[in-house]
Amino acid sequence: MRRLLLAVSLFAASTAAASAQTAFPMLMSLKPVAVQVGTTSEITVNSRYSMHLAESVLVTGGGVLGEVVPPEVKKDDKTPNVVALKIKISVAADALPGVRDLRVVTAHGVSTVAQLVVVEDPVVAEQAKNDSIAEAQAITLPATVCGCFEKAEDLDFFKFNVEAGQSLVFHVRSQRLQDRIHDLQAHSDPILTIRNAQGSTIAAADNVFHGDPFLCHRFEQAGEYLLEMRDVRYNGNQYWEYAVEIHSRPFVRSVFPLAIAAGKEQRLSAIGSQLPADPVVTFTPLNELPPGINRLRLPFVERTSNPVATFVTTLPVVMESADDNNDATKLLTAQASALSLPCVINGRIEQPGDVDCFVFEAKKDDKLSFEVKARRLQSELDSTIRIVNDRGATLVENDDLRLGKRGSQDSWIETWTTPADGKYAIEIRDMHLRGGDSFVYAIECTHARPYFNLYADTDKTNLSPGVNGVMWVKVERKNGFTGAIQLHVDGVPEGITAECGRILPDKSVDGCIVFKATPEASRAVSPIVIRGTAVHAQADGQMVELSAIAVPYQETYNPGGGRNHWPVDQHILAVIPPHDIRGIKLSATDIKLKPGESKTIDVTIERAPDFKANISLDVTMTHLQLFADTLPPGVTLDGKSKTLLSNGATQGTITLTAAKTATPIERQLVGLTANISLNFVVKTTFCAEPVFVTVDNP
Ligand SMILES: [Ca+2]
Ligand SMILES: [Ca+2]
Ligand SMILES: [Ca+2]
Ligand SMILES: [Ca+2]
Repeated sequence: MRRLLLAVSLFAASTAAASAQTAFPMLMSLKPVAVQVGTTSEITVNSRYSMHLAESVLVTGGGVLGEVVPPEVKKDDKTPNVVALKIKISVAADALPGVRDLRVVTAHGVSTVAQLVVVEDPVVAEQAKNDSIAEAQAITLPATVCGCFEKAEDLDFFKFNVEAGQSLVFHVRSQRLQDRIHDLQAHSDPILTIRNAQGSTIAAADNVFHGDPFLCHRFEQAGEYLLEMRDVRYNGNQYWEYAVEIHSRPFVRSVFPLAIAAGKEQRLSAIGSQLPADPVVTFTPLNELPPGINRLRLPFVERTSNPVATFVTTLPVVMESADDNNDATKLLTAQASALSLPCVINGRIEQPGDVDCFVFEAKKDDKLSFEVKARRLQSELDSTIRIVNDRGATLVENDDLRLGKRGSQDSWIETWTTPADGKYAIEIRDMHLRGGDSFVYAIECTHARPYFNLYADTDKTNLSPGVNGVMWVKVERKNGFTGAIQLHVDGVPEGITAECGRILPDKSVDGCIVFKATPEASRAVSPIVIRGTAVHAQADGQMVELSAIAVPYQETYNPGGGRNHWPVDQHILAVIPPHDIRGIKLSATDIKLKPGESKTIDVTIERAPDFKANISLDVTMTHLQLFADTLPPGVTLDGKSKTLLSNGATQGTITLTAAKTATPIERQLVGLTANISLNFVVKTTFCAEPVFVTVDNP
């Protein structure tokens, strides 16, 4: 039955009226894409779907404020298509440089995410004509050059002067800024070339940070030089913005050691370009730093460095020793001293071919986890790890890890069960046997504990008085945790209530939260935090409390179709005026089913007077495929439901059927939704009153 429904919604997706007012803006690019600390500047936000009635700008991370510059629209145009909007961005002098999530809030809802780069140097935007060496645009350094590969075969030339012996870094951000762009699909792949005044290539870089180039070059001779920016394939796209930070300051790519303790004095060695003669700093990271990846500025003598990622841990930190540690079997047979877990190992693959081994002791049936933190902190290492015994046999190995829907080149052996009492070795090397100063790593070695991760689909909830919003929450259970999870939400603004569901102790069942705005609710906009709590019974019978904060997932459009997800910084809740759907009425919200029984909810949609486009009803998050299903196990949406409301229809039905084998369950929260397709993979979802489904004993 599910297959038939899928086919229907696919049809609906391709025929839905694009005239729907309910489309939230999908941000495509910012122009220029960078803003300088300590300044206020105007930039243009480009979008799909109108930003008409834009009200505010949200930027994550602190120190950056945005406001809308009201666009000029024709007086008689009631629905102007504002797809380029000027905004004013003010950046505090002490704002942390780096990438922020930016959204525009409009009366049609809060937008998807765009990426804004905060930089230290003046921003220079490319001129209209810079496509040849003859037309090269003169720039004064230091600067952040912002441009766009706006058309196929676009070449952008910039010319600058250097002194003899001057060194410059060129740090490009373009491809990395595009992952979270909802509707961009194809991404840029920039290449950077430095030419002398005669046009000869003297240096080039292509892929250093993902597809983005980075280059540090010392100019032996004074004079004029050229910077050429292009897509390596000569492709172009009006939304492929880039920023090139060009300066002579230190650029810290990474540090050694990577793992540090908060509140304790640390001695860190900077790794990067244009570093001070002594790149070692001694300082005490703030006590309040939360465990995990933190971006810190290193206190060099002359000035602080650019922010660099470190791994803050509360576990004992162990340093790789200078002794030979290349051969696990040798270490094990020589009875080398063993690490005791838990701990974090700090090490480095110093040269090509280097292999690092660490002996640890474990008891039979210990459950151990080894997680590498390297590439995620800008180390050059593409780690691969394995555990070996004293005969040199590989017991378990891993190259790349996956967290939710996203992967990393860092390695992770999770919940390895020790086969017998004894000593083992964890071995780490580069996947391609490369090595060097910047191949640093930390390995977090722990006893595997039960826990869970939560993912919220999507990253924004737009709701109106009379038309509720729903958020789906999915779980990843780990290390033997199988229980139910109660959902919670923090930061809900006044006038909005949240009915928080639960995730049942069954792999196939997700959870949801239904948000409702009172008729008096003001135009609230607020970041919210979705949490889950659970109780886990340990093997020894002791009960432990577990909790997790949900990662907000923004939906993205895969090249060629298909719905994908990227984590973003915040989930935003926004109360907006009602548009195409003014109300959703249900004949019943408390559904009690006996095994084998069906019940029908009559659904009445109040449409806006001129809104005739298709509306599809659902009780799951389904779009081309199933993304979330909160129905109790054994309860399904019956095929005789009338879910497609076409030609302005307002009446539908949802019939829920409990299988004969359905097990009893009390009041499971289900989001009954009315959906309007925006494009092939995205729709706007509105929710009815919370529906509770109970399965009684037969
Ligand atoms: Ca250009
Ligand atoms: Ca590239
Ligand atoms: Ca080493
Ligand atoms: Ca790897």
